[in-house]
Amino acid sequence: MSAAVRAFSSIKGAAAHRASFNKIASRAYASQAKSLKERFAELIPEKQAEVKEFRKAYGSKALGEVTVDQAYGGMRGIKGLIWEGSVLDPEEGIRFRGLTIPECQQKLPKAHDGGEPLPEGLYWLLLTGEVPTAEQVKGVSAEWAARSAIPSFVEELIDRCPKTLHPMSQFSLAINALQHESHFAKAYAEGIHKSNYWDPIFEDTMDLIAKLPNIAGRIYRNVYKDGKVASIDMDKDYSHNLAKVLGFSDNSEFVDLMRLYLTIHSDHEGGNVSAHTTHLVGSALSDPYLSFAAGLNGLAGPLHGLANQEVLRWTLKLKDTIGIDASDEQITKYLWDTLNSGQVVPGYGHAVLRKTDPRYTAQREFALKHLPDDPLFGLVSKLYHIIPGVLTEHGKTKNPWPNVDAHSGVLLQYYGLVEQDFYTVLFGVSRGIGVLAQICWDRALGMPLERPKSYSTAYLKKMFGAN
Ligand code: CMX
Repeated sequence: MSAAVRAFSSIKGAAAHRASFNKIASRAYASQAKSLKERFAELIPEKQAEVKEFRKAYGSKALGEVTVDQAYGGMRGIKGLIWEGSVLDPEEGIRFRGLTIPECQQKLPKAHDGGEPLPEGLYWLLLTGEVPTAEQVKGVSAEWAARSAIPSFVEELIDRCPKTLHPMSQFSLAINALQHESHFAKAYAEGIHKSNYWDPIFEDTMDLIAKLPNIAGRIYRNVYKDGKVASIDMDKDYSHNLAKVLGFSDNSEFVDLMRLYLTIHSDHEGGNVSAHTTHLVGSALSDPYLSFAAGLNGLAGPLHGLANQEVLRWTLKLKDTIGIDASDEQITKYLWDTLNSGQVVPGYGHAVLRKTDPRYTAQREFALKHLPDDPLFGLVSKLYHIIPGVLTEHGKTKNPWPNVDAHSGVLLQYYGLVEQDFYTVLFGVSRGIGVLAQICWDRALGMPLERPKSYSTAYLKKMFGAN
């Protein structure tokens, strides 16, 4: 029995009535020296008791009604999911465990050589609701580095992919293959008791996050470079190592960009395609590898994560067509040409947000600090001042403001990572941090198989007496 399981068992009965930990992002607690697994194990019985008590008192309350339009309209606004790590406000944007992005930038531990938060700290925050100490974050960095190696058959699998296979397909393929390593799948086959699911799930998520840089790096180096992948540095943080396997760790600004990038792309509550898919597939007790690979296939869609590749491509095409110094009038005409040809303006609009995405703002601030004179950043800034007006006049989109994908490409290309097809892989590395934290809670809280009700049009027409 592991130390964490013992800790879990010994405190199981005692913690039923402690305060909610959901708003305790900065609370002090008497466990500074605990590992992430030990702290998570301690919190499970508290949270189980909290949810049980809440459901007993409020379980029959309605969250809203569902209209026919919502059923046909991609379920926009239907409240039917639980997601512990983050909540998205349409006006304000995302909060991770109650903290805004600027608050995360301020409160989460940073590397000694950087100004941006370490995503290891964000994982701790998403999983526990608590801001970790620098020492605890260092522990996570070391653990992820120690778990980072990928089996040789997965390396060979990636190496055998044709360079023409999209990097997201290679990414998903490799993660499906990594399922071979799943502790949860093995434990389930051996008959693990459901109250202990959380333990192998936690192990799987830590392994999987840890291995993502090596997978991403191998894909990048194979497709675009010489196929040689640098080794993970056991003493460095996750973002440094990601930059290293890609071949960019000599540039400390790029390493810091990775810290920001991995932090802000991680989690965006539960209803977006990649998060919801991971959660849904996990509800069938598919292990974290299978669940996350499914989520990545959704992230690879152009209306979701792939938009970040599409944005840079669209922007570069605009530049090549009308020039980097194009006038406002020329840009406006170009925008109307895009819209009139039945295409979306990538990077703008959002299913929930109704203001500029704070993830866009965080990247814009990074650009203002590090690359204020980059001509392409100048063009992206100009577009920010023109696109919302055109989309408003166009009159279709409910949100004319930029989302996260409108800014990431210009930063990556500035540092030499110019291969747009690869951008969604980076998004995927980050997304793992958010959705895998939730998978841990899904299994710890015994979330059941997800199975909403569907109807046919014929059935609905009959239901309402329509002709
Ligand atoms: N350009 C042109 N038209 C747009 C638009 C845009 N950027 N955003 C929305 N619209 C259109 C929609 O296509 C829809 O048109 P139809 O009625 O003809 O189908 C109409 O406006 C209403 O859409 P909406 O309710 O405002 O937005 P949705 O919730 O349906 O879709 C999103 C949201 C993100 C898919 C959409 O805004 C879009 O396609 N944006 C461009 C792609 C993009 O940037 N995606 C990344 C989102 C962030 C992420 O997940 O990574």
